[in-house]
Amino acid sequence: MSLKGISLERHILESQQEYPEAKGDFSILLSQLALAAKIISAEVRQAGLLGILGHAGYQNVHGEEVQKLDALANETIINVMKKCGQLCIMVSEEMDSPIEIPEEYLGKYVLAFDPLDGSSNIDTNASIGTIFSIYRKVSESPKGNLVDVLQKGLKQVCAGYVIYGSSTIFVYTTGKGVNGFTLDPAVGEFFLSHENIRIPEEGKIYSVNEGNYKYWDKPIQDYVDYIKGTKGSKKPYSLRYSGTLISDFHRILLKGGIFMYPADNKSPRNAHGKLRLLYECSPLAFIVEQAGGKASDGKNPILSLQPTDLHQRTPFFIGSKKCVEELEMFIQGKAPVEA
Ligand code: P6P
Repeated sequence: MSLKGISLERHILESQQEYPEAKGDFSILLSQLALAAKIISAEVRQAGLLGILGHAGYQNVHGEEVQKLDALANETIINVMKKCGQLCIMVSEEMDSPIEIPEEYLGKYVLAFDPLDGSSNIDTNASIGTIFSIYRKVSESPKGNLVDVLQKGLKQVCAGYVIYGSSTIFVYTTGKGVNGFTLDPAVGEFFLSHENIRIPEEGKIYSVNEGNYKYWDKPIQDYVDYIKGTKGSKKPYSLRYSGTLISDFHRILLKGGIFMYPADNKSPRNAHGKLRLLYECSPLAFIVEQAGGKASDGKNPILSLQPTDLHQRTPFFIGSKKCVEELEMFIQGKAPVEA
């Protein structure tokens, strides 16, 4: 029996009907993002045959080696979105400064994105992903500016990701729950496959790069020791870590547990962690809260953080509500007695 019922396009249009005042601008924006995802998916799936694996030969704003597929995904999104007529400005993980929109195509939304998350995994055929976050324009000028970009995560009107794994899945929320759509490459369309995703209230999976253990603050070390059962009587969690945020988060979203990228003193750059607030942590925080979970920097909700820089980082703890709350108790010095 075919499960191909509701397409992403139809889901977007049906959601639009819930807003009588909507003119379809947002629907056009989201549909164009889905088109970009299909193009990137096709490129990713045959990268080894197109000579687009390996390094592009330069570093990005974060001092990271840019992979050829990173650059291709970035160019794809910019080319598709720049003239969709719905944006006033764009911010990409790959670009030092915001991307301006030509005068004749200016719209009322802001797009922040990580074109291809998981670069270190591209050449090993592991899952990688695209992350996006959409805000409404707030400044007066027709052209977008930093005021429009540096908004708190709770101001997002939409957030989503695309995971290029064993299948290509487009997951998004507009504040009315979280839904996932699987790409049928033969049809060239995304179809609803994960309706109304809810994260389990608690889980027994933890996802963190334990190779950084010795660089973490002690409360984080104590928490990980506790969930591993090396301290206290807790039944050990299972460790799952791929090195691709989207892949590790998608697993936690569906199965429960906690993903962590803490601050560490491995290098000055990691003093606030490695993951970026605007186009990695805020969109996933919106999604997880819509699915019933929690996302924190260890003390504050991610969605409450006021960005001050395009590429600023934040310690990141996200997953089942009970798991994140337990982690926060360790940071507050209120760990369970047995820990
Ligand atoms: P580490 C990939 O490069 C990335 O930005 C995220 O996708 C991932 O969660 C993290 O870095 C992995 O970092 O230090 O564990 O290799």
